[in-house]
Amino acid sequence: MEQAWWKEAVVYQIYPRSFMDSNGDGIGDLNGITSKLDYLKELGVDVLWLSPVYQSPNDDNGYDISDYRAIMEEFGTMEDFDRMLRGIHERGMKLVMDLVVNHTSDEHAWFVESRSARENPYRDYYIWREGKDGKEPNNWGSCFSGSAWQHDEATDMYYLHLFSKKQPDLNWDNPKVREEVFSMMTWWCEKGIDGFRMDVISLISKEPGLPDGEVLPGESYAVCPCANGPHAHEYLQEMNRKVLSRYDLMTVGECAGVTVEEAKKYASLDGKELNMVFQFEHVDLDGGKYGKWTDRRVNLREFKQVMTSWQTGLEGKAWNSLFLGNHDQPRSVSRFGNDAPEYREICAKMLATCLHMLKGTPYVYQGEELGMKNCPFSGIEDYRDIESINAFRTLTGEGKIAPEDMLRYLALRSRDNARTPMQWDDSVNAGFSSGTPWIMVNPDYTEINAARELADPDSVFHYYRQLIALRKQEKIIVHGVYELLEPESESLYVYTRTLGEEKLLVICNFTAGEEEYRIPREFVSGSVLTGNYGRTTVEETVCLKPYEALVIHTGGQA
Ligand code: TEU
Ligand code: CA
Repeated sequence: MEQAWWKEAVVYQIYPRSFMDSNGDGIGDLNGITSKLDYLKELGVDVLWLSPVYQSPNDDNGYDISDYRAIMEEFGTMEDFDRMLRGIHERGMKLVMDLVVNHTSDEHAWFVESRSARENPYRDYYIWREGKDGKEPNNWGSCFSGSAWQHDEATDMYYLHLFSKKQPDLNWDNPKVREEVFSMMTWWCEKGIDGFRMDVISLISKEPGLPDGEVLPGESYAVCPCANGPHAHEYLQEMNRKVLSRYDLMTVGECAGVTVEEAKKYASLDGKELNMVFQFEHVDLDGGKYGKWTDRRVNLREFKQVMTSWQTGLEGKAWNSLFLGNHDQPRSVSRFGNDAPEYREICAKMLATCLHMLKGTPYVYQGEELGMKNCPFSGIEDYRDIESINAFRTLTGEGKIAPEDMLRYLALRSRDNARTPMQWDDSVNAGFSSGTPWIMVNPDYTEINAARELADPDSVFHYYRQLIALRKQEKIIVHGVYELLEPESESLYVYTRTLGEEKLLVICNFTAGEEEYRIPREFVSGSVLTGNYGRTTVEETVCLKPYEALVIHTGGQA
């Protein structure tokens, strides 16, 4: 059991555009974040991860960076950043920055040079190819609809963009690109930041020759076969030698397409690459023919299987990140639970318990600690997200999905569900902004808001606070070994954690019905560590209430 601060930590993700607007322009900003640091301190989180705050034309809300060493004007200045960082450190918290280096903005100086001429010294910073028979160089599709290739008039060649056409992919096989990225990272480390969340870092090494991929039935383009490419680990080890190992950092790789076997390399405990990865298997379970655009629900047995394969697969070898939501996912209580008024709070607490008692570093996405839910968007004009808007146009335009169905899928799945403003209080615009917010505020803010929850000891907020505090007291929550019980149950997620003589039993009822469960004998004499119904005694058979979560501790001294 190797200790490390990033294993013990709880991370809170901030989406700066939607967190707190300090100057009334309708856009969240750095001074807004600084003004809410005491709130975050009270919640008890250790690390703040900020989605990108760098200069950007905002085609993809900051994930398209035009200058890595400047702050986005809408978010403030470098002085504001320095003040925020000091404020975070003064409160004993740490700051993790988003590192988006699979691609830049097409407005980045490197790309402006690169596209200007075939002989430009920056040409090879990006991935340029000749067309094939007057068409794209291969059949890869962009994650944001359409081809992954954009024809460029100036030189009559195509450049690769796995995301929007304003996000050209960097050519990591060029050593100069790697040196540029490493020196930029060093610059931020010297400023005193505490880590990086690395955007789609699993995609940086493209298959040599850029071969066609498999086109799934019903699709027009292939899913790019770019994940975990041939040099991905080599490049990350180089980054580790040249930058990461020289500082005391927390690093998490966002690894689309990662498998347990690959994760053991990315996040190996020998510290040669990253500390941990985000995997996506559990949030891809409710996908369908058109990817995320369906109304399918996650099946609990499959969910348990996936979580278990990561828990047991990485045990003793690598480290998990634990999340149910982020800025790319719908609200977790709506998606994995039940956001009906009578269940929303109890269910948000159950999901939190289920996640935070697993082995790995838990991530709380802004508003999750309030049990914020999906937003009742009505028409396509309510959406701001490029992925949602492009998918709507393409899938309805090609007649694959009827507009009314697509709107229903968007309401369930759009990334914008997680991007509506943080709900601070019941004043106008939820206290987020005195101006007109860049995206609609969820109208439920009069009921669901931080001020109200801070004042209510039974709130979702205080439940999270208590869960986070428990992690500081009980080593077993950080280090205990996981084991799944009742794999076949369609309603209960039951697992144990074991550390020496100590054991935890975690029981979560994922249904709105009552469920009987016979407590395994060794836990019958145990004590309740926490739960969302205030239960204090352990019986041989418990009748679990709707969405009940119960954690029982036995052995050692609790
Ligand atoms: O997301 C990468 C990613 O894997 C996407 O496919 C993601 O799953 C997508 O949003 C599906 O809905 C990262 C960022 O988190 C995302 O916000 C960016 O748009 C993307 O990279 C490009 O930088
Ligand atoms: Ca602002």
